[in-house]
Amino acid sequence: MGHALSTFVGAIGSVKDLMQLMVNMCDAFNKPPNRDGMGGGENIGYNRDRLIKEAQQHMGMDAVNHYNFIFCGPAKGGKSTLINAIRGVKPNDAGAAGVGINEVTQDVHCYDYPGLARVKLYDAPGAGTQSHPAATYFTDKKLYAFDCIFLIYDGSFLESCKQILEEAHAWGKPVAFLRTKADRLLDDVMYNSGIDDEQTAKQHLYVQIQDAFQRKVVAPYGPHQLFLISARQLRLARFDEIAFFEYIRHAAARRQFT
Ligand SMILES: Nc1nc2c(ncn2[C@@H]2O[C@H](COP(=O)(O)OP(=O)(O)O)[C@@H](O)[C@H]2O)c(=O)[nH]1
Ligand SMILES: [Mg+2]
Repeated sequence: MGHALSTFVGAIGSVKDLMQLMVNMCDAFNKPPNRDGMGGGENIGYNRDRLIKEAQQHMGMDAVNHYNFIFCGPAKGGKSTLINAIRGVKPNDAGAAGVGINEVTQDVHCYDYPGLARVKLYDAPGAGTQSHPAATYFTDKKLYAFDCIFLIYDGSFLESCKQILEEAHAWGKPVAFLRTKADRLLDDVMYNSGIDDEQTAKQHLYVQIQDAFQRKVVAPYGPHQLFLISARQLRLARFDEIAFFEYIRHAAARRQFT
């Protein structure tokens, strides 16, 4: 599997470096998975083949040969911006996911990861809106077919997120939480608390975020990973960006060794 990505943090100078890093460290993704990505949820059972086919027809997804990750959660949470940043494209570049201050993404859309042909990143519309109601979001978006669900956690843990999490548990699907826009959160902490030192402000930020996350998610639903991420400053890896990449690698590796 190679070295930990964190060994290379110091070497990241640009988005291109970051992407190359992912390609180098995650070359395990160039091997086909040993089994399909439907997981071992008891709900799947004899429906497995039908569900795989449905996912394929519904969004052109290959749940057998690709490693598929979906980003979902509240509208304007930063899903599309993060996918663009991970792929090294700017919001206005050709092929970028549409982003904005209004609800932009209306369909589940698949994006390639340059250099890792089997890795697919899916952008989903905001959950719990009029067009994408919370109650049917999990099945509407075929979330059961993904290797891992990245759920945007905006601090409030909305009803729509609870429903996604509960269904994911029922299906035995891994969910990791992403607290996006970390750059802005850090600015807020510095402004609100009057702390000028970035490291100290960062500690305050982590304590505040983890505290709420423990109460809202971990206490009622059990341990889950939460990654603090700035899509705008992804290459600086100031927060949990590298740990997040490690998580992606491990999430996919589960299909190769189990
Ligand atoms: N400061 C900052 N703004 C962000 C970040 N990620 C997203 N945004 C902004 O948040 C808004 C909504 O982002 P978008 O990706 O469209 O959200 P989506 O609806 O979840 O796909 C846009 O104006 C983005 O520029 C981030 O990491 N830092
Ligand atoms: Mg979007």
